[in-house]
Amino acid sequence: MKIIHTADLHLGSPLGGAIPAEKIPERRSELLGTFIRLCDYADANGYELVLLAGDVFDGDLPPRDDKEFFYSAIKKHPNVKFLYLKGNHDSMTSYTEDIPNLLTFGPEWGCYRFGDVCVYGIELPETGGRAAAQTLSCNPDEINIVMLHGQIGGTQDDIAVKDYAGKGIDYMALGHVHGYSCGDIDSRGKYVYSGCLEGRGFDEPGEKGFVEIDTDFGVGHRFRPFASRTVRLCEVDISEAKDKPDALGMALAALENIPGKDMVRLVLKGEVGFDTAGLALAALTRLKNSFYHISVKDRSKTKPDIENLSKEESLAGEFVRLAMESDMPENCDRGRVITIGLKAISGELSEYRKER
Ligand SMILES: [Mn+2]
Repeated sequence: MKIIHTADLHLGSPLGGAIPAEKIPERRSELLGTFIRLCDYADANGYELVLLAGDVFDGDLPPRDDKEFFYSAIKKHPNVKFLYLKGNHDSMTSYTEDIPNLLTFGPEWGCYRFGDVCVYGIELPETGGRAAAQTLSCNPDEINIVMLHGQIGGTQDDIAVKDYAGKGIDYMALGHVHGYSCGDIDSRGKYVYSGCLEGRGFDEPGEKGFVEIDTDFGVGHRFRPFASRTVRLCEVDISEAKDKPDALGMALAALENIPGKDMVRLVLKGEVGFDTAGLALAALTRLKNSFYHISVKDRSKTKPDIENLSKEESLAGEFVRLAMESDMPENCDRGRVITIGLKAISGELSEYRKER
């Protein structure tokens, strides 16, 4: 049996602040459009189930149009069964209509059986959700899929993966974390976050899509990128640049292979020996028509001026003078010693080490 696992669609998301205001209506309709594409894909490719592991809607009371859109998409695909788990963003969502191919869960464990595949699910409370694991009981002779929405962790409010070990679970379909990731429950099962279908803002970068599961092949799964646009964070180290035009050239070259339909944030970093005033704006001006949306942040720093520092009456000045005059072994890079010392004095050493 072929199954799709998706979550965190956040239909009806206002997208405020994520992209320029004039692009919001279009982007909101793209979120809906991608869900329809997913339904069509499932139908056309023989996927019998679509697992919706929470946060289908962005708010407890989603706009009526978005709600109607969602339910009409389900009704238009009667060959596919949609298993719907509410998330923390749509916990109040109610629907008045019975849709035969929309199967839901509640605050107690529910189970739907499709041949030898059993899909379990429970809508976890805001607090104390960890206790739910104790009441789950699966038959280890069946193929067992468990749907949950929440954060993996160790507190009483989290989903503790070890609580589910040894229960005969083959696949845990999770929602809540907006990027794809997976890990082992035990020697038998995997837990998987599908991530969201579309990245909305720069806090949701990277490939987005859904997960395909095939229970006929050892319950194997594969992440399939499916978003209409990708949010990309591009950090460019301009430390080696001689001047502003050189830095600009490096930034433009780094973005060369990014598709124009994507949303891009360019972050300039590193240490330079020239004033970068106006560099971010120059980059933005050059790139603004190259992508669906581009934002530029200049987080580069000015390289310390050793010559001037060595004349300063300060701890840094004293250190530089000492480092310049000291005998150092031949294989020792004096410039590097000075850089590391100055980082230590300014309290930036651990950050510097992380970056190298
Ligand atoms: Mn979510």
